[in-house]
Amino acid sequence: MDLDDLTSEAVYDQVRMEGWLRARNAGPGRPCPLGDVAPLIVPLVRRRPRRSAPASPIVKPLPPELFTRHGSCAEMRWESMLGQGYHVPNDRFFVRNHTSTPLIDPGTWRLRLHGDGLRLPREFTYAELRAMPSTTLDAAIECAGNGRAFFATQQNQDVRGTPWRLGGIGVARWRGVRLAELLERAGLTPEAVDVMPRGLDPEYVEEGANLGRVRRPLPVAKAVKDVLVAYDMNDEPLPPDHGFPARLVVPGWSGISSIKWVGDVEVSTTPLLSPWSTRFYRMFGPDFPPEGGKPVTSQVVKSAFELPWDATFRAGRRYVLRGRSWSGNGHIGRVEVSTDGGLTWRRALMHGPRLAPAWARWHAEWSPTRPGPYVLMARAVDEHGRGQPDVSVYNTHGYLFDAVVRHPVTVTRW
Ligand SMILES: Nc1nc2c(c(=O)[nH]1)N[C@H]1C(S)=C(S)[C@@H](COP(=O)(O)O)O[C@H]1N2
Ligand SMILES: [Mo]
Repeated sequence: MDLDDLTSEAVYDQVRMEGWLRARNAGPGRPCPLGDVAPLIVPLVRRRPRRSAPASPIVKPLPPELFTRHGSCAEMRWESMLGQGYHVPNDRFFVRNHTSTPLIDPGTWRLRLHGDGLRLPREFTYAELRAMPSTTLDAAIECAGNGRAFFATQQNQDVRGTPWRLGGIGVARWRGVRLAELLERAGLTPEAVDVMPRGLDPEYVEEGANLGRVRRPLPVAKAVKDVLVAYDMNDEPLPPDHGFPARLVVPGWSGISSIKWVGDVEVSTTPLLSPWSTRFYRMFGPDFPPEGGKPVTSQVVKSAFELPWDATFRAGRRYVLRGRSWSGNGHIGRVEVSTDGGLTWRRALMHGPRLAPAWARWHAEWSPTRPGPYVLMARAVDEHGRGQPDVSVYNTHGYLFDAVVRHPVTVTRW
């Protein structure tokens, strides 16, 4: 691990956490538990654009053939990707909301850049943003808890959080302005170290504690490298649920970094923290140090079939099994498929693009002969040789499930 490379989510978290622990231990008096971040919550939004709260936490229709509902979140059904292209259409892209989708008026919305790391703090209107030189980027956004349900079903372990199967990911074509360009226009100083984008959705309250607006720091190095302030998703203005009028897209980093409904970005010459970097998105549990454990690293390798759970097939027919694999650390190099619960494996054929911050599509033929229950499995290896183990490392929040998923299906007589 190159400890100077702050564009790596793992390195950045490690360095910031060490600073945080040092300051905490050196600080006067009472020890502050890792989760106690109340002193860090500073109200920063002075003027808010007009917005109204819709009745439901999610605005778009959630037909059961496209989504599984989990409270304020909606998981994409993988069978809805069968026959689709490289991108996930907006109507079936997963939604992860801490509270609810705000309806924001783009006429009064402003993106405010502020903080002591800027010489020319300023605001941008929606029209100004759209008039600036734009960039497109094909990238995945994936929740760090994607696959969490399998800690319970495959490993018999209790974890907290939304029980996603594998549908907490989507790839879209994002268009917007590079955050680097906005920071440049606001006079980014060489002393700036961190930036903290913040959403305009309602404040997040957990167990009675108000943690404030959803926000998570990024190092300047990553912010100027490849982060986009996106306003279009798959050639349409961002839908309300995905961050209209603008959101961040942070390639390769866990989904929480891609702040939706961004209203302001603080740029600081001192390290920034938020509950989303100290309390959440860290590995807690018996395998990790009690003071807070290892940070959640960039997304791990996963694979999914474009099939319903418990799909049925007919014996004696020829099928083409289709799926996709992805990694937070580079493009996919190889995919193997098993139709007998992992006893035998064969190579799947990859087709189409396999961009590093997105995914690879693949297919394999299958002609089941005997009726009965079967377990389908797919496992991928990325360009750096990182693959999928049989068992994922347990952590209480159920992050980074990377083990091979056992997908049950049934073969019936013809
Ligand atoms: N403002 C704001 N940004 C947010 C969130 C949120 O609740 N509020 N959820 C985050 C999480 S945890 C994920 S995984 C992604 C999900 O993006 P999507 O809903 O467009 O799929 O948005 C991130 N950005
Ligand atoms: Mo997430």
